[in-house]
Amino acid sequence: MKKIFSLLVLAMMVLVLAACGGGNDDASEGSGNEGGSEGSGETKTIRAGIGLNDSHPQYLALLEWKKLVEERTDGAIEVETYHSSQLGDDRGMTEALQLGSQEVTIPSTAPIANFVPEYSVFDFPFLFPNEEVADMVLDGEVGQKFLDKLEDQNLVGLAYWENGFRDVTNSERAIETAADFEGLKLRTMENDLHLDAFSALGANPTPMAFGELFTAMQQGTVDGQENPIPTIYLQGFYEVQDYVSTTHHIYSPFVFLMSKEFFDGLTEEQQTIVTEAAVEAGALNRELNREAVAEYAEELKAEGMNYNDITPEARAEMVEIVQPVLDEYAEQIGKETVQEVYDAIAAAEAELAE
Ligand code: TK8
Repeated sequence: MKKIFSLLVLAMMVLVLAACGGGNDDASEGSGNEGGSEGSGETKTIRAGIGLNDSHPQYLALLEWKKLVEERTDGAIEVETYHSSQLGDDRGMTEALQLGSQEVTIPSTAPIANFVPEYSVFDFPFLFPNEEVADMVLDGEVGQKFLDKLEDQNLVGLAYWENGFRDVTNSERAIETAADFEGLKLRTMENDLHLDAFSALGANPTPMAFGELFTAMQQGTVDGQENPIPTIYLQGFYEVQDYVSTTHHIYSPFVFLMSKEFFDGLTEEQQTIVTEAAVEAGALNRELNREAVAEYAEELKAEGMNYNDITPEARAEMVEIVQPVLDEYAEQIGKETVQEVYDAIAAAEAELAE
């Protein structure tokens, strides 16, 4: 009898322990915030994709971010990096973050305007006078306000990186004045303001994913495109383009985006790590990008491209021609929002002039 009683007690203990064990599993299936290295212990994987190739400062900085995050989380987070549009184009990868099928991408602000229209202000031609002012505004209060606008789109903006000042290349003619844009089949990023601004200048703009651009220029589907010098050189555009004109018409920021669902599933410590690493790697991206411009400009000339600067008078004429487009977008975006950016630029310029 005693033996049967002991067996019953043992069986009861096993059942109680099993029930407790199931409760822990349910807890780990909770909101996901308990996850991470202190939580259930499983490794979290980040799929980070960009459109530029693996020689570009953006990718080199992404590798730095990967190193910092994996080291500082003791491997609780692993980062897989993908370049050259392997995971899709900027718009598609941003949508993948919203859907949770990808965790990180770093697009230009232009395609982000399809998700948060106010971002078009960063693509106002001739908005930022130089990189120093751009850094101060983007890394300051106004820049943070724009990052906060991403949350409603299930996106988290961790930091601003640098694409850079955009210049025009084409296979037809040097762009000396606005009149030279006449009839030029110009690829633009998928952003209505870019389309409207280049139409106002007399070009024939076509929105196109970055991954399709080289072939389009090679086949003559488009005559030209506009991107910063490092991209023009490192993506080999000199192989299919004859002219590069330093219009510097837009300073293009990148935004380091993370899926909000994934970010919210990290521990607070991990959220701090991925954010601080994005800022640190962003500083490297800016440094490498700026160091490269002068050297790559010379390389483009050595590869046989016709290279011309734009005179201040020609730039002033372009500003005047696109101004009505900017006025229209200021109405759409909100005049107060646009003015806040212009005020921050003026304040940064005043501070630098002291
Ligand atoms: C690369 C793009 C590129 C951008 C463009 O994914 O599309 O022309 O300037 O850098 O983000």
